[in-house]
Amino acid sequence: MRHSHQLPLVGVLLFSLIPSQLCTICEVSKENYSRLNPLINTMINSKYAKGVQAANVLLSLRLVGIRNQSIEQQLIQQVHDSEESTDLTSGQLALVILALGACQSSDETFAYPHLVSQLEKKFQAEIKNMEIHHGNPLTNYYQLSLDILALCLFNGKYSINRVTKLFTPENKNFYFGGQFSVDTGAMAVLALTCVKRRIVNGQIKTDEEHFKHIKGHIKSLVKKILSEKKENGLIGNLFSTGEAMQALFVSSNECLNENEWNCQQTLDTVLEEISRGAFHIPIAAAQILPALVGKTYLDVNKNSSCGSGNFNISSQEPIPVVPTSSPSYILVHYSVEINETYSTDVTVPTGSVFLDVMEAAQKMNKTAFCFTVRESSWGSYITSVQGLKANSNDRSYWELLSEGKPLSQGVGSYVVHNGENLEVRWSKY
Ligand code: CBY
Repeated sequence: MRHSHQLPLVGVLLFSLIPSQLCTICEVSKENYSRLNPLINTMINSKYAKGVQAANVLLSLRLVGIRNQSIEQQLIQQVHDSEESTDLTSGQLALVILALGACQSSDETFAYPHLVSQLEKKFQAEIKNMEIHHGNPLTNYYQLSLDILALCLFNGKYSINRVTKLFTPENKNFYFGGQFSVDTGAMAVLALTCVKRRIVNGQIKTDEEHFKHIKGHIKSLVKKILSEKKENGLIGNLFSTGEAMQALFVSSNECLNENEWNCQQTLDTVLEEISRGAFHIPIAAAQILPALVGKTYLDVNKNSSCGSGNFNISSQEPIPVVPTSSPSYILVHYSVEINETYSTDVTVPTGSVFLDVMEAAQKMNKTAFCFTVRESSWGSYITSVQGLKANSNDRSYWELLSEGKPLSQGVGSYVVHNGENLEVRWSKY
């Protein structure tokens, strides 16, 4: 009998030993909102090259509750301009839908049903391409996830059976060169969680088997995301952390304990990077901001969940970074690797970016170093070198490396250093 008295006591003791659980979303406190100003200024002041950037910015501003008439008008115009050009990819269209539909009052029906049916067709085209080209979509799984997310949030048609099959976590499209893509996994978790919630709410029907699979996929993707956590708290790298945080917020029904994820540490590292100006590209700022104030892309059609916008927007232009030292030159080693390696030494002004090096090399030797570039929402993207073109049907691309390691920035933003070994390599992802 004495035992039965002791049991509850032992239970209480054991419970108190379990590390405190994180069920609440960690977010920047209101007093610290000024630390987010560099992000907001970058988003508001940027001159958008493309509608997709505008869509990302509009979505992000609306989610955190910044509703400024003139900014919205300007952005909506840009989003509409891009919508007219029918060559939007599926994920770009999905983003346009998310942005235009975000945080509208709930009695308003979505004003762009034709965009949703266009997206259904573009999603079908992705699947068709996968059937013809060994499981390779027209774009990538990040965009397929955006597609499902937008279709799920705005009542589009999609087959649960298909979604279950497509988003098996072992699918090669979640990996680039054998490395799990945190950005892609996070977007898939958001999409799958939306689908799961609709099943739970009875808004869509499916059998127990599919439901179990969806829950299983979410769980295993979250595990993969958590295993990409770095010592400083970043998940994947700086630019995937915001979306990874969103994925962890929506999936932490079962509460993550501090051993699994120290959210505060992630937040502190990101804030530190903001103050160093790391998010100077509008899309980078737009993708990190919602998570920092506890918002996720699943909040877009719950008007009540969109932020209150307690921000002090100053329309001040970002302060340009003026180099302190007088202009000087640095020497870098540059090579193009296909099967053979073509190398050269290049002298460029201090503060030059990777693209400047490629241009200087091209001037010196057109045959070995000629290249083409296109503008993407993240800046310049190398499409061909020596006439050899990247192609998503065979997963080929031009990879950027420094000292043999892949870079986490594009050619237009990566600032090169004296004595550095830079490389563009013909690769498969
Ligand atoms: N967005 C997309 O469709 C892009 C999805 C994305 C997962 C994206 C990263 C994440 C995001 N948040 O947008 C992505 N990259 C993809 C899918 C790809 C592949 C594109 C081909 C395809 N079929 O769609 C591919 C080829 C594997 C790829 N990214 C290549 C590269 C390298 C580009 C080199 C070049 N040729 O110019 C590069 C520089 C990596 C390298 N070392 O070679 C690269 N990507 C980087 C660094 C990035 C990050 C950009 C960060 C930055 N500050 O510039 C990225 C955010 C992103 C854009 N890629 Co890709 C990932 C990260 O580091 N966290 C949807 C659309 C609607 O906007």
